[in-house]
Amino acid sequence: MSQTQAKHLKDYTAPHFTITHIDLNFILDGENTKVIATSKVKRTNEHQFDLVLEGEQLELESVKLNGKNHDYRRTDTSLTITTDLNEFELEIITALNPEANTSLEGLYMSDGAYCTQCEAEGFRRITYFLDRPDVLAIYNVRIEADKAAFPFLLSNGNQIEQGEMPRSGRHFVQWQDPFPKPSYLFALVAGDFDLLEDHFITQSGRDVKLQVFVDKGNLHKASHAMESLKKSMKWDEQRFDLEYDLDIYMIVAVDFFNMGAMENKGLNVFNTKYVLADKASATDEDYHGIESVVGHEYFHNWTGNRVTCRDWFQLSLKEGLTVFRDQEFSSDLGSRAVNRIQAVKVMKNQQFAEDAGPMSHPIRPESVIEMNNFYTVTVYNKGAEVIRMMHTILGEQGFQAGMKCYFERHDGQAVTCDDFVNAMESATGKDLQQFRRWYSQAGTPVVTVDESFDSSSGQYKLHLTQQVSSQGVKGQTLHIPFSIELLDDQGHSIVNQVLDFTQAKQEFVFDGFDAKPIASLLQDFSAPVKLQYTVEFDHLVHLMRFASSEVARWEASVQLFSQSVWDNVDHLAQHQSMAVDNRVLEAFRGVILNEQLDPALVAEILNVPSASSLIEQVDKVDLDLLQVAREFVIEEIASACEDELVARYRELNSFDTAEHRAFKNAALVLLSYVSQQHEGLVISQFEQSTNMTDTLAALKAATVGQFDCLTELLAQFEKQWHSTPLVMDKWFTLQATANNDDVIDQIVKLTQHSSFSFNNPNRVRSLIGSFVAGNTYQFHKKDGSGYEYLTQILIKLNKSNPQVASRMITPLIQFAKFDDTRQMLMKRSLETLKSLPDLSKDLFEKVTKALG
Ligand code: B3K
Ligand code: ZN
Repeated sequence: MSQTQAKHLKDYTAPHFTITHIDLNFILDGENTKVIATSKVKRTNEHQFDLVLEGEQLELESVKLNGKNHDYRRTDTSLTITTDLNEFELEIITALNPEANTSLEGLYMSDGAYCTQCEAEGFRRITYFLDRPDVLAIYNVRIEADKAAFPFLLSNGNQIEQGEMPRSGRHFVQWQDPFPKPSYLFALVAGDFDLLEDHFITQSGRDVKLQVFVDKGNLHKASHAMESLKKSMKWDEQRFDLEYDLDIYMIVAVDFFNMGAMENKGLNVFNTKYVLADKASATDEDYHGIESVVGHEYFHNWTGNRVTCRDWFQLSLKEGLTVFRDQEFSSDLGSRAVNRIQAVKVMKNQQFAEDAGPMSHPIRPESVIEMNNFYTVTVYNKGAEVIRMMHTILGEQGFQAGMKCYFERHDGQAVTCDDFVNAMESATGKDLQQFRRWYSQAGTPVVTVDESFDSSSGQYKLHLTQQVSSQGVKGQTLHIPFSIELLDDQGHSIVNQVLDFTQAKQEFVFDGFDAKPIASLLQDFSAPVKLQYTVEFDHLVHLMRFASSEVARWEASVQLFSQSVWDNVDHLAQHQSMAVDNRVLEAFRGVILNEQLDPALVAEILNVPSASSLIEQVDKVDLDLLQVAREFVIEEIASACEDELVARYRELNSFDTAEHRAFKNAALVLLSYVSQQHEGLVISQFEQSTNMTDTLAALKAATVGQFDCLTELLAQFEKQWHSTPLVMDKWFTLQATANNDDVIDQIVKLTQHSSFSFNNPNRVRSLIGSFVAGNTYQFHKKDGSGYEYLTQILIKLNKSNPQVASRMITPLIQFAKFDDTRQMLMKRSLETLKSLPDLSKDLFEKVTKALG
């Protein structure tokens, strides 16, 4: 069972050997691919330890030490070499079959091209190596392949040589990366592509060649990614004073990819979803996603590559920080409020759920079975919130001073989260001792709020209490930056500041009020905590109108909507009739009519909370009542505001910006709840649309309204787009998220569609992943059919692609809030998985944690 044993942060030891240089020679030849790896190995201490290299699923041909065959011991996962030498050259020849690699880790084929994915521990599927991030080596890579089929042979760094191999039709290219790097940043790509080229002059005047490689025929869809790359390079110079370091930066888009993209030094490999776009085929959201992922991978060049992680427990060192940087990039380039709202939604809807479930872990996990399971919303997004809190506490100037100190100290090193916080402290003199607890404590802290007002003295008091616990274990008191605004009854802002909330119970006193102020608390989600605070409708309506922060206005609308839903759930439970308070309807009408508001913000407000985000607000849920109550509240709002929605829809239809489209389409979807009457609007939007955002919104509205035209529109869409896989993904998602009782039959049928393939993660996620995570009512249907279907799929993916399987299991392990029947059915599915004879480490870790 060594495969499924956990590794612990507390057991970290520095490596006994290091590898300073590696020459890799790839003879790419389909199922008979060979890798000759020649490493310079050095002992790092005086002990006579054996050299233990990691390796998995490799065919080993030979091992030579200083040019001579050498004895070794092998297990399924390691190669051990005994020697008393302190320094030597090691040559290892392995044979690989990339064509049979469906896990998409290590070296594999994507639609006829070779490509690699090494993070976290994929390099060990290429050769035996010290596959850990604290071993930094200089890579020299030679790639050899058939020239006609693989005209481009790419690896990290700079190309130093190329040539033909006489008579064989083969050619080779030699690459050298001058920056020492851990093995997870190694990359190789070989294939035939269309190439978009450009260049960027850095702030110090160096000319960097930029290349984006895409599948043949897609060149016209590469320019947005290229523009995003140039913007990222400029922004990182301007905001962080960080300049690119190599002479070339390459992005390759591949169709088969487990995640979004990978920051390999100088050679990013991207999922096509985050590269390809044109107006006809990509939505505004796709455009935004591309800009942010291109930025994210580029920003890793400093935060991740130049300074990397000592061990994988420190993953948030690079991921939390880089997510923070990409969020800031998007916010500086677009709407800060809307970007913040999107980040807050990820936290509340996904991260809070993870932290309340069996996979709860601190942003710096302490024990791990399968590292790929820890590329989580906690490590990434809560990690980014922790960085953001430091930014709030230190201010932009202090934070940038800390970043400077971090790079001065650690450039070229593999370091820890503590090293990062130390740099922030040293540069600013601020004590972050208590703040550090955010790194080691799991769970979402709950902050309880009590207010009091003394009208004779005009004194307002805020009493805050924090409770921190995770899976029943009580945590230590945290340093919480708590941002508040106090408004008077006219909507004037009287106080706007960040409180340092550092004690278990703390009181904050404000003087000089004529009447009790109206508080906007935890503005802009200044800390990743849950608020326990009873607010009245009038208070929320006031905040929705007057809060200075647009995020706070949105937040008030979310609370107003949610409160109405929960009130109606109570009514239903008591067999009373449902109703929506007039003040709620008026507040929404006010937003729709307010021409001063950013249309993108209005869209966020009109895209009312999903069922799954409502579930996150409570400890126990009756899903059946929730569904009825939520639909009722939406219908009430939509019909009360019908005239205004139609009027604004018509007016907005003449603008051609993403913000206006967002508002217009949110209005259209709301109208589809009112009656069949608006089917005409939907059809004409579909027919006249010149962009994918509007087309898809029309289909979404037709789906939500269950309009008769839906079948015909879906057929037209399929006819037009059947040979564009990324667009077909949208078509799959639409159908898989429809709240129809026969949706599973429909999905099963769609798995037979010629555009679908179980081997392509994008297809699997768009059809099955979106059902599981986005069709709450049908996935959680009381007969257990959703759970059974997911289980069958997981059994299949467990073999072919455990990483994708493990990501999709999430809703099945988060069962605690559901009723006994559903919980029992969910656990039954987990038991089935647990009993599989060949259960992957990935699923094993989650299933066993969930079953306790
Ligand atoms: N670092 C990669 C993610 C690797 C995931 C490995 N299972 C992409 C990113 O965060 O930028
Ligand atoms: Zn990242």
